[in-house]
Amino acid sequence: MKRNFKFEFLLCLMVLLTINSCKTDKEKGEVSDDKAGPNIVIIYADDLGYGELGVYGATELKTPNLDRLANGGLRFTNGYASSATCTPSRYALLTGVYPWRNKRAKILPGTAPLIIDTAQLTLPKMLKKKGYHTGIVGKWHLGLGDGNVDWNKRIAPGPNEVGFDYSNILAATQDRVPTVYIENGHVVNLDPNDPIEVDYQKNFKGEPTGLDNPEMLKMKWHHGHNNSIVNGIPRIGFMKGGAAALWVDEDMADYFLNEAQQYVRAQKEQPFFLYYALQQPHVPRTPHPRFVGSSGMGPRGDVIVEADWVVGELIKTLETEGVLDNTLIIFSSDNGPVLNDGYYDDAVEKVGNHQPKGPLRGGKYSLFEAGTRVPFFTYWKGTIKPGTSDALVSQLDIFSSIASLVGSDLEGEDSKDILNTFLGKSDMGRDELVLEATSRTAYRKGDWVMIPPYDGPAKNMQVDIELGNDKEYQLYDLKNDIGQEINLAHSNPDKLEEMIKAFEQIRGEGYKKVEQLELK
Ligand code: NG6
Ligand code: CA
Repeated sequence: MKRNFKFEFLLCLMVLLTINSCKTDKEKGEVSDDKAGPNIVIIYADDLGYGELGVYGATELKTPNLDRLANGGLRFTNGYASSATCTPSRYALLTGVYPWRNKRAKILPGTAPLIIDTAQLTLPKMLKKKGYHTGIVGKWHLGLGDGNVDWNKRIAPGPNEVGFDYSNILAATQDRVPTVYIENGHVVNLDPNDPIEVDYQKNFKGEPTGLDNPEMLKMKWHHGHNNSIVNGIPRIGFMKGGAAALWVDEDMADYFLNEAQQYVRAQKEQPFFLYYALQQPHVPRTPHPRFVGSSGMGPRGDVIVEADWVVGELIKTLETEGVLDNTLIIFSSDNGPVLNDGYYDDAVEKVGNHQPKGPLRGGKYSLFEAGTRVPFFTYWKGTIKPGTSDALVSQLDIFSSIASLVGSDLEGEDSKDILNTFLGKSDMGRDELVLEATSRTAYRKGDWVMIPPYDGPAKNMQVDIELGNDKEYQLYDLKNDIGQEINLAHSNPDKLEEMIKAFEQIRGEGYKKVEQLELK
């Protein structure tokens, strides 16, 4: 038989080219398939307390979807947010840096500039380097622009400039203007003939406010929250224009869920990182009509039921898209609970026997445990064995632990690689942690917590929360006194001394210079 040399040559060439192209891809490290980690989804609630889920002991409120997820994963009993308020916690989550290192990491107005340096290493940047597609859907609250934003042009820098390939966010909080969604830096549905203006100092001429026009309100303000009125709800800050772009508060849960689902569907072919930042149960609590009355606790309970539902729906999407087995899910909350955070919404009146903070003392804004100890669990179907862990873990540690998971040697400055703890392969958490609440800091080591003396009120009467301020040092043994009822500072001076020394080694003298304004 006559050999077809031309054909054989071409075949050889093709085989060689194929082998070679595979090789070069790997060598370049562009296709990290041998290292590629799972998809990563962080679901982050806003102001959800330690005792709020069934799996954390709630009996009056039903959270079946979150309970199922937590029961199928690893639930932490000593999991902490990095601060007792939102901005600093979110800063730490994305950077792996303690928020007290950044003076600007405080509750921000809607007009605040971006507080993450665009040159700074972030969790999404680290993941991008490993071939991940990165997206954020939901609450941002880390500032936008450089201090003088024109809301009618592309708004930058923002999430897309600090590592997110895709962003669809609310700028600050649901109670702060601008009350619009921003997708990749552009206000969604903005009509150029109806430009948006935002100001936190003074109102725009002729625009109604919560203070002057109570007749226009469908939700009444209790403290603060008496500036511009949007959808009958008085907000913090003044805003004008953008009528077509204004969000509908009751649709927000569906809107962000839909965006998160679309993101999963669009990115499922490659490793992706989704930061799904829920707006519930932060004020104003505006459940979709489907959920009104669902908890029997008024709007605050209803939006927790709604949040539980959206999480269930997202899990279903991960399942139907065939990626649930290959997705690490981390659920937590940015800070502890508050009932009355500035609106009359029956949160206090209808709470009944529900204990948002569980057995802990304090709440949002507080240096006591309920400020920062929050629901915290990891879930990875088929990989994480269901269970409970008492290890001390912080949201700060998510950065370096995920880096380790995806084979990156990058680290967050204060972030510990405790990947094995998050995956349930080790009981060892971190041994110490600096706690933060409205610019004040305290220190946990082992089972002990030391709160240094701070001026300022013991309690914020408006929100009815003990803040942790005292003229004396406070020392608590959490193992025997989780409710922080017995101050052991006098009876255990040696322990106190040891704690102060260790704390000051990390904090220096800086912790004494607390800005009065932040002392809630
Ligand atoms: C406070 C608001 C509160 C809430 C909080 C931020 C007043 C009186 N209170 O200043 O309602 O918006 O800021 O919450 O305005 S956080 O969860 O985003 O940190
Ligand atoms: Ca919050």
